[in-house]
Amino acid sequence: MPAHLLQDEISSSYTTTTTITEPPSRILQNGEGKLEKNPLYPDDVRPEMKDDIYDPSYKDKEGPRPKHEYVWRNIILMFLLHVGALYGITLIPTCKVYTWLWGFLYYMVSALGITAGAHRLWSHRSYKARLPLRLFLIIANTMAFQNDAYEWARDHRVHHKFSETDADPHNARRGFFFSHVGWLLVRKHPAVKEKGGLLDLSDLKAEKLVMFQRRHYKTAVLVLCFILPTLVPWYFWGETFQHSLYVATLLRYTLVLNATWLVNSAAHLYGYRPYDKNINPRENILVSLGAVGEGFHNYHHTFPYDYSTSEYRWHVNFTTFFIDCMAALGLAYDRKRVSKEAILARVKRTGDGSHKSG
Ligand code: ST9
Ligand code: ZN
Ligand code: ZN
Repeated sequence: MPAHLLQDEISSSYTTTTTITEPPSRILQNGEGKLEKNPLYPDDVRPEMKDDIYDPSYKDKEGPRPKHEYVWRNIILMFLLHVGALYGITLIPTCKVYTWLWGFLYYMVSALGITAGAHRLWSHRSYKARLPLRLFLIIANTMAFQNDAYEWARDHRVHHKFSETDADPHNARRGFFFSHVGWLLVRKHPAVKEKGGLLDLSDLKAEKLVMFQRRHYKTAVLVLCFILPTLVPWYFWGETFQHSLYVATLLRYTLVLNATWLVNSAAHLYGYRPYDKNINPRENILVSLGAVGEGFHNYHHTFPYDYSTSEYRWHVNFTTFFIDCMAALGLAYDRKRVSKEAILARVKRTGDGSHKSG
């Protein structure tokens, strides 16, 4: 399709249905095998945000990687947290039903703080949210304690842009353990800071709520991730302090962490690649189940601007259901979707043949 037609289709669909005709990559290989700027890449898809688009021109430097610099404080705390969570599992049968329900509710809300908040809104700007929803999301995000939304989005944009290179904080080429949790236990590779330092984060810096969370993060996490979820069952329905702490707090927090980390580890290793066989991220439905809709990772890395992070909407995707409910209430808007034609064209061009259309 000629460039001007593609542009027209994007502009008109953008104002009416917000369906995006695929802008594949800002950089492409030309006929002589050289990398050059893709003339079809529309600069108006998300004017406020482009730094999550894969940049294949960046390559790892030759030579050995610097040695791991262990961060013992993190290693010890993560170990203790997981021991606490294992003990929490043994307490599940003796918990009050309300405590299970409370733990489950806390899991779901804090998960949304990551998926609908840090990920789809703040990292990718794949939809817009009005203040009440952003307030809910920043609180939910703090309940999840996965670093403040600014830091999360900074690491995540650099993960997309320089995927599976040294500049990717959880580079899956360094193995399952490193991409799962190991990356949080060692100092970052210098390339992460170097390339991450060049990202445009002006949208995040300009958002007062995000900066407010960053300023008060430690205290807020202490209250929302640890103290509140422990005190509520103990105070309101007479749960023992021990059950509250180990099940509703430590086990719940550990489960949300691991469900998230599986997207970085398992969904970069196991599953089909119907949209792009040239990248490692994969479609993994089991990961999607735990990560409330975030396991369709081959699609997501191919089209990071799609608010559903999947070709489908509510299929094993509680987060999309939640955002759609918010849209029905007028709290979410401008949800960006990739058109079916663009998806099918991409499937044909770069898919591994596992797409149901094939
Ligand atoms: C956690 C995060 O678990 C999990 C994120 C997962 C992401 C998943 C994505 C998958 C898709 C979405 C799916 C969602 C599914 C959800 C399902 C829910 C059920 N760019 O970091 P520092 C610079 S957190 C640019 O300390 P070190 C910067 O100047 C768990 N610059 O580096 C920075 O200073 P400042 C709880 C960067 O010293 C300075 O370097 N938290 C970048 O190497 C120092 O940064 C923890 O366990 C960048 N990307 O330390 C804490 N990065 O910030 C873990 C850094 O002031 N973290 N700079 O601007 C740490 O302790 C440390 O970060 C470290 C590295 C030890 C890992
Ligand atoms: Zn993403
Ligand atoms: Zn990924």
